[in-house]
Amino acid sequence: MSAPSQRCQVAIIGAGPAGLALGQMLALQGIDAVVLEARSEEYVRARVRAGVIENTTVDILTELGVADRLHREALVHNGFYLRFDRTTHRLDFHRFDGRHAYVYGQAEIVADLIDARKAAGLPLVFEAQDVEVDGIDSATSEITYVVDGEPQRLVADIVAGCDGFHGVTRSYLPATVRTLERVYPFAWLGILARTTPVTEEGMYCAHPDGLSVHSMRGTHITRQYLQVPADTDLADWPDDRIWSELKRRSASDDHPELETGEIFDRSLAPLRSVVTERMQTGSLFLLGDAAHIVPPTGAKGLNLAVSDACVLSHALGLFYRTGDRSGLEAYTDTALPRIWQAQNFSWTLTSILHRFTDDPFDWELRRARLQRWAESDAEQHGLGEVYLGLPFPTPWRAE
Ligand code: RFL
Ligand code: PHB
Repeated sequence: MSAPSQRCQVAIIGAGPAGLALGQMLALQGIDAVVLEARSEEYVRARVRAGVIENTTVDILTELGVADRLHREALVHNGFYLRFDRTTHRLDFHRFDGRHAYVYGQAEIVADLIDARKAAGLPLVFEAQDVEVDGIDSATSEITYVVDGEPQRLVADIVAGCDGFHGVTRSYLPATVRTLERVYPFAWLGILARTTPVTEEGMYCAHPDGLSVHSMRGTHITRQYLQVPADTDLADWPDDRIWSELKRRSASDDHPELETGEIFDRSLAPLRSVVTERMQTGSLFLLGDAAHIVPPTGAKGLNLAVSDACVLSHALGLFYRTGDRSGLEAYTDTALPRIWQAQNFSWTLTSILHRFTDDPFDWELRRARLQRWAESDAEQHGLGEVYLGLPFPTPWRAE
């Protein structure tokens, strides 16, 4: 017997920020989509990742009707703190154009989008295994997958690859499409702890021995990161070692010492910068981490996933309303300039804040730049424009 078959306009592979945001944008434009997610709902809702969201992204989530809880619960920040040479500097970006950064966990954004999708009765399939796509160069594509051991089949006009860096859809790009990449020799060891943040907004500490980041999730939980070598084994980092390194790198003459407490989540994230030079082929379009990765320094990844969703949603709105394919054809060229701005920003912050070598010359060069960031309004204005969010390339809705 053949697998049960379903038809939709857009098949969305992956229920992370890119896939769920796209699903919501399409629903509000009357375009029907099915979202297929490999993991369980519990896993997706609990996955700890991003936390700092651009004003630009919050504006979009608000327009999409999924930001009520965000506006009640998010911390609203004006910028971040920078600490080096035991001295703390406040970089206030809000003063330039009245915008903010929001601290609200990625898992919360994902939960809000899932709740909206479920409330509207829209299809979202968890634990969809062995997703395969066929026919992206013909009029319709066929997506096969397995749920509870049962084979399933979905036929769609368009496939949105929103399945992250380790997903399957990237593999359907022709071999001739180049992937531009930079791999860094270090990773971030991230923790969640029950402690009070040392500063009221997030802080990057540039220490000659390496970066530490002191962020938060609300007023009693901290999210902190340490630069560690790329081949680090978490087993070598018991709590005491993590706290003593976080304290050492963040030591200052102007604030109390970092508070320590229970660590209830820890993970390692390798750092890399990746961009596929073409984010589409036939009827397959890649979004978010499936198409590009930024190192977490500067907090751009989730925001890029949402801006890609805007570009594709706009193009699909135009296509389904008028038959005009121009937005779809221009998808990569429309999305890429903003992606490269974010790459440049993340790379700059990564280069200045991390230790790459033990050459004192390198440290002095980085320190000179840190001093400019701390002292110059012009430098802060430039940083703030990107940190709070460059304009999205298109609106999400095609008018
Ligand atoms: P995701 O979130 O990886 O979602 C992909 C989804 O696809 C599913 N999937 C599949 N589904 C079906 N079939 C398959 N074959 C599949 N393979 C995978 C996965 O289970 C998953 O549900 O990608 P998306 O949607 O593109 O979103 C990207 C963001 O998650 C990512 O860019 C951010 O987390 C990056 N990031 C940050 N971004 C910010 O904007 N602000 C931050 O503060 C910030 N902090 C961070 C970060 C990333 C970090 N790590 C872990 C690298 C901090 C860290 C430590
Ligand atoms: C976070 O709060 O998780 C966070 C903060 C700053 C970054 C990345 C992530 O650069």
